[in-house]
Amino acid sequence: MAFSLPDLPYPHQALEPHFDTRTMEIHHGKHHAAYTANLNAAIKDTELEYRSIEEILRSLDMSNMPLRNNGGGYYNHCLFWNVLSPHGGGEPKGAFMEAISRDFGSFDAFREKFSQAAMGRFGSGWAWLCVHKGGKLDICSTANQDNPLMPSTGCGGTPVLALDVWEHAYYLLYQNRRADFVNAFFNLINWDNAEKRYHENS
Ligand code: MN3
Repeated sequence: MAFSLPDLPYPHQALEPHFDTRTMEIHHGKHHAAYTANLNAAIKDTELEYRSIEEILRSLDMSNMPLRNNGGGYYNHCLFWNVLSPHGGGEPKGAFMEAISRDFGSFDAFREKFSQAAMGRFGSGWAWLCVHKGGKLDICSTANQDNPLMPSTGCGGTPVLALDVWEHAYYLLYQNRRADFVNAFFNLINWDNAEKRYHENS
């Protein structure tokens, strides 16, 4: 079973003016498509063809660079598109908001810490909000296309929120201004989908 590139859950232009149309077209249609094709090439004719992407990543041999880079790239972008929405932004609600306040002090403190993780990643990588079994939330960052499901990345738990800080995610609109891109992300966060992931994985 080959993996397929999922459609975006909204039109390419829907995230304007925060994420521009051209970047979304290239990011989804070229970058994510390439990770998908290269993931399929990496698992072709192996037993991994019959595994879910989560199973592949959790049991990953980290020295298998084609699988690490492209399996990560496939999963990370699938998640990223789903925690964005043209109707996003604002703050989470209910038990999820209570967990954020409990583990970070307040929503503003969470936002500050998450932004620092995104800003502090030197070069390419991702910032994550993860949930551990039992509901504890954690913020971390990984390099390249690594993610918290993979062994020994320094991140753990299951991601509920993801931010791509590769330059390909923002350079056309924001050039070197990663901080502006991180702020724009907060106008797009689909808190309903993040909350769903929090409940499913805690
Ligand atoms: Mn990307």
